[in-house]
Amino acid sequence: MKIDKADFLGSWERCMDMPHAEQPEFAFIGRSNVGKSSLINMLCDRKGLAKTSSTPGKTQTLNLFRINGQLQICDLPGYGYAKVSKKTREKFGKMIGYYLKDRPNLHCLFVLLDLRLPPQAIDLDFIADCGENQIPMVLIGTKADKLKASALEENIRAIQSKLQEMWEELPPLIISSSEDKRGRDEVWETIKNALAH
Ligand SMILES: Nc1nc2c(ncn2[C@@H]2O[C@H](COP(=O)(O)OP(=O)(O)OP(=O)(O)O)[C@@H](O)[C@H]2O)c(=O)[nH]1
Ligand SMILES: [Mg+2]
Repeated sequence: MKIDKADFLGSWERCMDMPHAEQPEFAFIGRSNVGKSSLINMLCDRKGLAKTSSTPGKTQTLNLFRINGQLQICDLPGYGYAKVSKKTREKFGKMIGYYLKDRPNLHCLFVLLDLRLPPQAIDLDFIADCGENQIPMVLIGTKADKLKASALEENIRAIQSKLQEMWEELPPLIISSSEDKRGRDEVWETIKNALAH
């Protein structure tokens, strides 16, 4: 996908304050530091479009981007970051919850998983919740560049086998790296397919 235009539309703390959009929206979620903002920049070929940081907890609002005047991307805060206060965690939880429930133009939620880690309970719980609420979902494994091929294979299998415990049909899993751009075509292909339906 060639990105002719990528505009930052703004940041909101509440879904209800976000502008209503005709364009389909695609959101990126996952634990703090998993690489959501980096992935958005990689997909859009723009280094500083979404703000990234090596310290977890960087994205604290719902951030919207319009791509090629055709679709929107939402960068969400991370869930489950232990180092922020309980109150802040709850605030992020609500922000995300309302967004997922009340955003009519949300076409697909990309749930990011850090491929360096074994399957995490918090991710599996979040994925199960989304499944129960019938949110269209595609999984993206991140930071694949950090693993050797054998370790990568092993962890993909571990993730799939955990998912199999709760799903008969597994949601798609795209392997990605914001460093070497792995997975870029697959994510855009998923978006294009969702737009066609
Ligand atoms: N090696 C490698 N590092 C990555 C990759 N993606 C992200 N990172 C690094 O991981 C850290 C976190 O990246 P972010 O994109 O800010 O993560 P986030 O999920 O948006 O984090 P929050 O906004 O805090 O929830 C940064 O130091 C990135 O450079 C990747 O694919 N490969
Ligand atoms: Mg972020």
